[in-house]
Amino acid sequence: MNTSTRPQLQITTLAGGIGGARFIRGLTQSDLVGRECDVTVIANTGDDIWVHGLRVCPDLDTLMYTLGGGISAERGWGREDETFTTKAELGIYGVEPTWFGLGDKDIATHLVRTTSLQAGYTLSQVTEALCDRWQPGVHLIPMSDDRCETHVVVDHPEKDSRAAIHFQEWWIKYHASLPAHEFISVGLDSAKPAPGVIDSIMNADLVILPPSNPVVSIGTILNIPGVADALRNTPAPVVGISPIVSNAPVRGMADACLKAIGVETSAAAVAQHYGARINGGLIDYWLIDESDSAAIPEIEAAGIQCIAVPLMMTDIDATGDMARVAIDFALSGN
Ligand code: FO1
Repeated sequence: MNTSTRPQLQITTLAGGIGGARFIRGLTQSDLVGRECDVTVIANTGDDIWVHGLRVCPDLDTLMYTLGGGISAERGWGREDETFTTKAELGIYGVEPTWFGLGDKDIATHLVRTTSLQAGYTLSQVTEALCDRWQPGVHLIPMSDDRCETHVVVDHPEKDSRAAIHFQEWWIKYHASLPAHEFISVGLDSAKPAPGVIDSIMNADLVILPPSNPVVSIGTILNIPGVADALRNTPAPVVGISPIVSNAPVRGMADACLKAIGVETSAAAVAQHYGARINGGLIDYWLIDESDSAAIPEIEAAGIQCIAVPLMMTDIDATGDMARVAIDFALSGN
């Protein structure tokens, strides 16, 4: 219940890992946003992977740790003050994947999740239970309770043919250096939105697409049946923040992903990839970095209202400033 006098703003965001988590931390933990916001985060679970018998959910955990105060500031994923003793022991046994960085503290999260899933709880229920400890300050929900893993079709370096490898292997072992011919969501044909996903979009005062990877994070969430249509039809304004600044991703390897789907790595191209809601697309407003301000006319010609502001998330308050500008821009336009 909203006991304060300030208006409560119901905000829903679709988020991936590190970039999305950092934006939402600014949105919820900076005093620059100046409003009582109730935030629902729909997290990408396409990165999820079985490792050594444990179910690992990288984007859910990155969001939970970042918002709950446990994230490794240096890595942007996994825990602060982490050790990798178990990983080293597994390596001595020659057990693969040796390329996956499984931290000892992080393993506790995967053990709780895996045993709970095996006991019959849904991923949504498990995530809620894990968040009881971490108190992320948002409603953190998976895009789906069903398995829907991103696999990448590449020219396999160890085989003389094309093969699909798990996204994590492509991302971590190969640093996204193998040209991706296609991204496949394994399980998508039977995946349903998790409880609350569609309602949180349709009942929001504002929907924000943070600077997450538009292909393998936000794009994967949009592939879940009903999600893209909910964005097209929600009465709430939809505002996105460009993950591309000066034709390069702020972090990560979104350029390799955009190339795979034939989209130029630019703030304007990503905006047009999402498309204007007045033309049947997904966004009404788009924030780009000041260095890309020359792209405003092109973006507005596509039916998307656009402003250029500082987009480097250098600290929580700078990110909070970005969030406040995004909120003001999207709400004032109504
Ligand atoms: N990213 C890496 O670059 N190297 C790793 O070894 C690694 C391990 C890892 C373990 C748990 C986890 O939650 C995330 C982890 N990540 C690692 C990050 C992860 O690959 C990415 O955050 C997402 O999947 C892409 O955004």
